[in-house]
Amino acid sequence: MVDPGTIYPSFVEPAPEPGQWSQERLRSLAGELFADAPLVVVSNREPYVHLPDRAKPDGLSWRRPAGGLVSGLDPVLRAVEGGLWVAQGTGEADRLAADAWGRVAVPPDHPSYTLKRVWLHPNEVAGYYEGISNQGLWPLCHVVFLRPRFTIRDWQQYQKVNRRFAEAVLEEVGDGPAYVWVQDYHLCLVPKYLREARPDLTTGIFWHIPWPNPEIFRTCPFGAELLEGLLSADIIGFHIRYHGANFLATVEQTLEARHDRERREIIRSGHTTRVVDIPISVDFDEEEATAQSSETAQWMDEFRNRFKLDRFEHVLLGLDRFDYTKGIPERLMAVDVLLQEHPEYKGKLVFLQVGEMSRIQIAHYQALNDEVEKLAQEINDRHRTADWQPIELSRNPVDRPDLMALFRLADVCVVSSLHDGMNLVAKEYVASRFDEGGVLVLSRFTGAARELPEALLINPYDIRDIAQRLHQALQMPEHQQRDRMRRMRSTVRRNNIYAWAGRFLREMVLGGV
Ligand code: ADQ
Repeated sequence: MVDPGTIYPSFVEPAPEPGQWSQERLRSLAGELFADAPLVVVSNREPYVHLPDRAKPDGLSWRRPAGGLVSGLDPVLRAVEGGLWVAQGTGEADRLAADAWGRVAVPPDHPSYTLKRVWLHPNEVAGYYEGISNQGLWPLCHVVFLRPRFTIRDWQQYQKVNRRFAEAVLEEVGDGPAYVWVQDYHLCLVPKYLREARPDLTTGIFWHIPWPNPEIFRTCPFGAELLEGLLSADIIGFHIRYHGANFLATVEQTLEARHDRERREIIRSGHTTRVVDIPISVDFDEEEATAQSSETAQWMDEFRNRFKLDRFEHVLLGLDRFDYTKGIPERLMAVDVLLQEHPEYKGKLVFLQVGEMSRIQIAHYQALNDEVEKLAQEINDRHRTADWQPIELSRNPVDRPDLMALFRLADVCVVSSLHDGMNLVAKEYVASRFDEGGVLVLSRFTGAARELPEALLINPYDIRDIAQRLHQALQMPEHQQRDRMRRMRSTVRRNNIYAWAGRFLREMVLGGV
């Protein structure tokens, strides 16, 4: 283990890159790229959800659902004039807010693009979303030793729903040209259906989660069809090169196709698909501005009172969508080991685990919920004193200012995913720390770890390793914290969400020119 007192080489801020990506630069690029043909984004999740609200004159309120994809793409479409986003309508008042074609102008407070909602029957959701997507592809690709479940019935719904999404796009674009950017593992077949109907459309897909190696992927009974769907796109994006390399190896072992290694292209039935790696990020400036806002300061006071934080020397935070890939039990076990090995922390630290439940209809998610509650209780019982317990679980939904407040209060933020395509929480924590304080403890098995080597990297399966890094984080001298945080902030500031979108869109439209 590294001695906590080790001097970390001091950091010199690099000169700002002249061409740094910003919302303005993306907007101007988009103006050029989409002057003659619109940009259409297609994803399962919608960027805005409407809810009934009797207190409002129109009877409606709205919110932005949690999730990396939405956090990433909404600023992109806001930066592009006249864009369209096709997604599943899931809010209680979504139909009320939309017109007869499912269209609604968003963001609801400052409309700048159109959201077209696709309405799905509960059976379709069960087969397509809960079935193939989240009980099949999600565990298949994350390789967390949970057996994926694939059934023919779910597969039929998956095909049907993918066709519905493709039809929604075709309905909106008419006969004209368009650039269609499909998102993620829920919609692998959309490029194929689009290509069958309109081979002239340009289509890209971004794969937000890891891609497994061919030995794992070959267990999927619908693997060849999924690959054929994806290879109908002109370009496929992954966060890191390793996922793209796994994809290319999978194609080689599954289908008859020519692989141009130099260009990272697959040529199949006369159609070429290029594979690129472009890491997603956050809107650094916006996250930082939110972190500096008075609303965030108010929330910090609220959390200080709610969790009586002033009593503690150390505040540790875990914040996630509640998911078995995020390594939540592992980090709680590490807190347990830390307190056993360093009882001097008793009464002095608190670990806040914040996370809304998600995918609650799926049994594994309910089991995770029960496991985390039981574990937190056991650990608290083992270490509690008359007026202290180490772990606080919070299930309340959090919005952006409260989320930033939590980050700002956290001396240590723990991201212990067992496997993660990127992980935006890590980058958001970095963006929020304009004071250059705080330590990020980060799983090696996240895409983010490739860009943030200054974090304390952990193997999340090794509880002792996490506990040691927590101790290192808690003991880290302030100057070293600053050096590390400054480097990470410089990386995330430069590789921001606009860089991700700009680079992908340029690759999609201009072919990497
Ligand atoms: P996710 O698995 O959802 O995303 P992540 O990248 O961490 O994971 O994004 C989570 C987002 O939801 C963050 O913006 C975070 O702030 C927000 N969030 C998390 N918990 C929350 C809570 N309790 N309340 C409110 N907001 C919360 C998938 C892939 C990732 C990839 C992203 C983007 O699994 O690997 O980084 O897509 O490509």
